Amino acid sequence: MLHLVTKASCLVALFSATTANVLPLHSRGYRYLNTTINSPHSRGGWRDGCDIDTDMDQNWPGHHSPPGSYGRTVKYNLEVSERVLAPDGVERKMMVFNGQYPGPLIEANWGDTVQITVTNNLKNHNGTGIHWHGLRQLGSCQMDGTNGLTECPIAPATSKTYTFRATQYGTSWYHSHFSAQYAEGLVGPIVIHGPTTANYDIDLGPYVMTDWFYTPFFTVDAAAAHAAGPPTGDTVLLNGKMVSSSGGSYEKTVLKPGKKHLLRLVNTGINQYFHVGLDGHKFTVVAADFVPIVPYETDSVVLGVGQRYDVIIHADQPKGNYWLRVGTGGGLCDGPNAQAENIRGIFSYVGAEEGEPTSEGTLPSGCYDEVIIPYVKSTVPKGDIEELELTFNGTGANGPLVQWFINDSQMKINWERPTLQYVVDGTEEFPMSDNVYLVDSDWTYWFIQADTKQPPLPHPIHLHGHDFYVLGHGNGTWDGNADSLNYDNPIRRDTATLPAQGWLALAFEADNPGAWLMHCHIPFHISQGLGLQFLERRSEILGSIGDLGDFKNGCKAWKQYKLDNNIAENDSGL
Ligand SMILES: *[C@@H]1O[C@H](CO)[C@@H](O)[C@H](O)[C@H]1NC(C)=O
Ligand SMILES: *[C@@H]1O[C@H](CO)[C@@H](O)[C@H](O)[C@H]1NC(C)=O
Ligand SMILES: *[C@@H]1O[C@H](CO)[C@@H](O)[C@H](O)[C@H]1NC(C)=O
Ligand SMILES: *[C@@H]1O[C@H](CO)[C@@H](O)[C@H](O)[C@H]1NC(C)=O
Ligand SMILES: *[C@@H]1O[C@H](CO)[C@@H](O)[C@H](O)[C@H]1NC(C)=O
Ligand SMILES: *[C@@H]1O[C@H](CO)[C@@H](O)[C@H](O)[C@H]1NC(C)=O
Ligand SMILES: [Cu+2]
Repeated sequence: MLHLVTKASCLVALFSATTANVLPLHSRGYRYLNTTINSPHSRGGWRDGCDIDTDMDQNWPGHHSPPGSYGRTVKYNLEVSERVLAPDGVERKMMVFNGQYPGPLIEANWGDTVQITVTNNLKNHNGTGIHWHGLRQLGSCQMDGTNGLTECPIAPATSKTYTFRATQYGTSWYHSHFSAQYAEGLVGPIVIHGPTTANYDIDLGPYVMTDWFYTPFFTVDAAAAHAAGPPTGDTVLLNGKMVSSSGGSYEKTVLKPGKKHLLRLVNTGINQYFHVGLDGHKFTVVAADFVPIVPYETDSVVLGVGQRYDVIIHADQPKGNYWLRVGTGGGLCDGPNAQAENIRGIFSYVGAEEGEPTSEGTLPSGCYDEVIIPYVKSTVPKGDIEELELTFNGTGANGPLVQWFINDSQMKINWERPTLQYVVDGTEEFPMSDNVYLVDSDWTYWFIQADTKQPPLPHPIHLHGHDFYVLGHGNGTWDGNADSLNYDNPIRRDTATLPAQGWLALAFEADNPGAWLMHCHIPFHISQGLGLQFLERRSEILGSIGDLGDFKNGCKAWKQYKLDNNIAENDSGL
């Protein structure tokens, strides 16, 4: 164990009764609440010896209890199907979870086991596979929901049950990883209840934000693969709502005067950075992705696709209605959006008069990451860093053909031959286009260098199976001076921005045997190859993940389905 900061262990849970608790799908406020140790005046407390000072990479409630013997098993069912909905008044055929958009909230307490059965009821020849964004999947890589790496797609008319431990806490989301499918509506929020670095009274729950296209996204994505620049988004949905010329409504949130409210912001979008601010109010930012941070106060935060911030809003202003404003990066760095200037939600104080807000406010623009400081300090040991070169090709025989390459290879996985299958077969050779990088050391260090011949677009880089440490980032070409990187409590999170034509230096502890995707979270880009996978501690994978019966059955069903229906995989598959 190379963590240089030693942390006290969470106590072993003294009880071992299993409470298999089936929760209703729209459950809100499911949280362990012992007001002696976690109250509006002591949000840093939690349970069983774990609290805000615990390093969740090392410990979590019930860590030392046998699987299934601690906490609850929280069970959900998600049905994937097509449905016509009109989130902002404009009707569109979507792909959705349980007939709703966004999908139902998945919530659990820190340390619980989560068990979600996903059933594919699509009729359009699409497989599916659901990824639980940011969840570490320690020792459960076959539950990561990444088709072509950790599973075959879930064939129509079949199901898969995902079971994993919530070793982290905070806010996240789940989404399909089958080509560009999530952008058709297959997204939903996740809340893992745990301690917080500042106090609040009321948890308002998730606030999910998605840039939205009226044209089916598979069509938009296919066109973007042959276009000179990013397509224009039609609008942005806030918790699945927005006003348009066809109707719709603003998302409304209620504030209690004098109280502090926790709001969980999530960018579940496609192509846009979001700047978020509430007129007349400050945010106290307490978490970035699944990482609790040293609280700081700001007028607004900016989120790349896949990123989250938990913020506290103090309702200390005159009773009234206020606009929550959402701005985009500004078009030059993230692509245009037809409604960029009009994206709003309403925040109303209890007792305020009915009606739309008249409040005023402004937001910054640009595509970059917030500067954050993790609350639980870590020191990263120094080590050799390797380059991953990101290049681009936009020329084609018949007009533009967009291709992204990592070290000259455009990622394209094979749905019916996932990386885990190679591990089961003991095969050493991977196709070049699987973009496999072997990782066997304790710590591993990478810098992604974008060249200057590509479009000036920043990329939100997301890693599965880990939080990574951001040792540095910058514009232009990195000078290669490893001593100038930051190893002392660097930013830690699961999604970070590679600046346009710049570089991003990352490190993570290779403590989780499995096949883990790292990719740009913009569907247009991963669709055209901007990804790679780390095959981590290959020799330890099969021993650490247990039974693969479901994995094998899933692949059998998909292969048969693909054969019977002549399915073509014509993008990266991710
Ligand atoms: C709440 O926490 C306190 C302090 O740890 C403990 O004494 C008490 O038994 C707990 N209450 C419940 C209901 O678990
Ligand atoms: C998935 O469904 C979309 C929309 O109906 C379609 O465009 C796409 O071709 C389908 N994918 C596959 C692999 O059949
Ligand atoms: C993939 O193939 C489907 C069916 O032929 C087509 O509708 C879609 O446009 C193609 N997508 C891409 C990215 O080429
Ligand atoms: C870019 O694509 C074109 C057309 O497919 C091809 O001729 C050219 O070799 C590609 N360039 C690189 C650097 O791969
Ligand atoms: C990727 O390509 C760069 C540039 O050619 C090279 O220096 C680097 O070693 C390659 N990275 C890996 C992991 O092979
Ligand atoms: C990179 O360039 C952008 C745009 O000019 C600038 O705002 C930013 O501060 C630069 N970042 C760094 C790390 O130098
Ligand atoms: Cu990108």
